[in-house]
Amino acid sequence: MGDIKAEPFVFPAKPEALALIVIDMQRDFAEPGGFGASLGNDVSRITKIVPDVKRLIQGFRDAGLPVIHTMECHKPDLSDLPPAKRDRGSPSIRIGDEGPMGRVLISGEPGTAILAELAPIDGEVVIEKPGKGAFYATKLSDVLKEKSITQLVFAGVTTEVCVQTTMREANDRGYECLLAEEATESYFPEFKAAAIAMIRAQGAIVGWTAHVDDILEGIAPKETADA
Ligand code: C5J
Repeated sequence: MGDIKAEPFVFPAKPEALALIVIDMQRDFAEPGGFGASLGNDVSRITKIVPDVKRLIQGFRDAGLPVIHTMECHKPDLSDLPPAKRDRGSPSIRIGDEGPMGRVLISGEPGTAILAELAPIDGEVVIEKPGKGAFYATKLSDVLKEKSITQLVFAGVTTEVCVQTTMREANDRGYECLLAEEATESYFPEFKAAAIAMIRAQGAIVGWTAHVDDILEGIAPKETADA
């Protein structure tokens, strides 16, 4: 492992310090009947990236690198759901309401689960987060410090909301951040394009962006020549 081809310039990957964070690949954002659909969004845009997210996760597992998953969700008593969040927008079902996949975005409900194809395996950390950013009101900082992680590759949804918010939180905390372009998506193509552009502008002001193939090539275990 070494440099990963990226924009605006190569990402200097350090094998001992790199982890993948997969943001909110949950049924509630990807399936009809879920929260994303209730807001009027075309959720098929999200399911289209599943194969790319899956091969990125597999590449990290094959390289022996940590994979961390996040889930946007709230406690059943809604004590971590500010009214300002619950009342926002005009969804047909609100967070905490009973929907076709159980209570919307509530911990432990069927719709809150990560898509089966991308499910965490034993030993992988899953962070339940009540906010857009994965550092807010979670143990993510402690988990990363414990594993001596300083570089984060990002995948998941949605690019301009929870992914970008978490990248900005990470950037402010001193992490080097790289967004996997084909493994992230928005309900709005123009927002995804704008988020990618603003992240890597001004010399990677928030972070780098790269294609999944280039990330996989960069993290692949290299054959070492016999002495
Ligand atoms: C949203 C997310 N869009 N995971 N959540 O509310 O981006």
